Amino acid sequence: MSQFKFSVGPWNVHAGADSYGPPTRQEIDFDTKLAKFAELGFSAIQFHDDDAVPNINDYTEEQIKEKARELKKKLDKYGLAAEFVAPRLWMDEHSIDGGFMSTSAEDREYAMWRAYRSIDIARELDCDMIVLWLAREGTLCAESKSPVWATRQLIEAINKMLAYDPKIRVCIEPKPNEPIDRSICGTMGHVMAISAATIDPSRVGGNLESAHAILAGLDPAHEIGFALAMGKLMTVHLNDQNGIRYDQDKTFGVENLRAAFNQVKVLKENGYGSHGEYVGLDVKAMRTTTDEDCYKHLENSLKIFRALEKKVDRFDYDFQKKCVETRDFEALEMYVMNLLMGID
Ligand code: 3MF
Ligand code: MG
Repeated sequence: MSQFKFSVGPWNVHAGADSYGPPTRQEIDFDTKLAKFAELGFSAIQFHDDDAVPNINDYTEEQIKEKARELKKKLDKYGLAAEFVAPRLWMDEHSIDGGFMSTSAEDREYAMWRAYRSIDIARELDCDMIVLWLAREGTLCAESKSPVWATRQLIEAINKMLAYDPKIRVCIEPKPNEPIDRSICGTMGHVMAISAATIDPSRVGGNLESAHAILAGLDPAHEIGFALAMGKLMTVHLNDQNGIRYDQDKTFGVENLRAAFNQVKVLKENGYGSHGEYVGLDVKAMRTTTDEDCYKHLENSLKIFRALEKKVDRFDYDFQKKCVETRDFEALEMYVMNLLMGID
């Protein structure tokens, strides 16, 4: 039995469209996804603001809260919690050149409107976390925006969110690029620096996504460890990624099993989850996957995570200690390989 609770977002089951081609599978309605997520063993759902309240621009603030209350009843029916709400700033015509650091003052105001509405929705869903994946916060043309100004805009936007609700926590999901060329907050180190510069660092932390760390040329387990050391790992987006290329959101562990093992290991060793944190997945089915198999990547990620938990349980810390004392890292490395390959 896993010691962890798992979470997932409705976007993790999608119809297979990519930048180069149309959908390959049927759309699945939201209620069907919720029922299936509960059946697969997930405890919480991650939301974009407009997953929670579709067509959010068409409603008043009161109507948005009312819609969120209806959603809460639905979640209760399935015994699911809401883990976070994330303003989906990258889809709207007001965020073509970014949200909080858009060059248009009107568009920056719109971004704050979405951030405040996300907080309102979170409150109704009984959750206290806003995730900021800063998709378009950066530059497409390096000279179009000052990185100094843009960084300060981000800090100011977060300060406004912290002031709007004294309980809300802001969790940045760093990513170095895509869809932007150069992002402003690309790694966990950036997140920690931004956190320290806000009016309440205790309420600003990070969401480490394995693929995003790899895109930055970093090791996901070390990024997780860094945020844990700062007491600021609020959630994780586990998945996998084949090197520095387009964002793949592969099933957890399929590309680099040892790196996946080390992510599970660092989470387990440091009691991640003991303050209610979830192990979140952010995985995508392949375009070739059939309708029947459209949840397989989630099932497989859970299976691989749980299998790796068992490997962590079997990890021989005495042997590790001995290897460290004698600096026999060759032996330690082979021990890890044997553990992962199932060779005793
Ligand atoms: C993009 C992502 C996003 C975010 C999600 C929640 C589509 O690389 O990882 O997933 O995780 O929008 O903020
Ligand atoms: Mg993600």
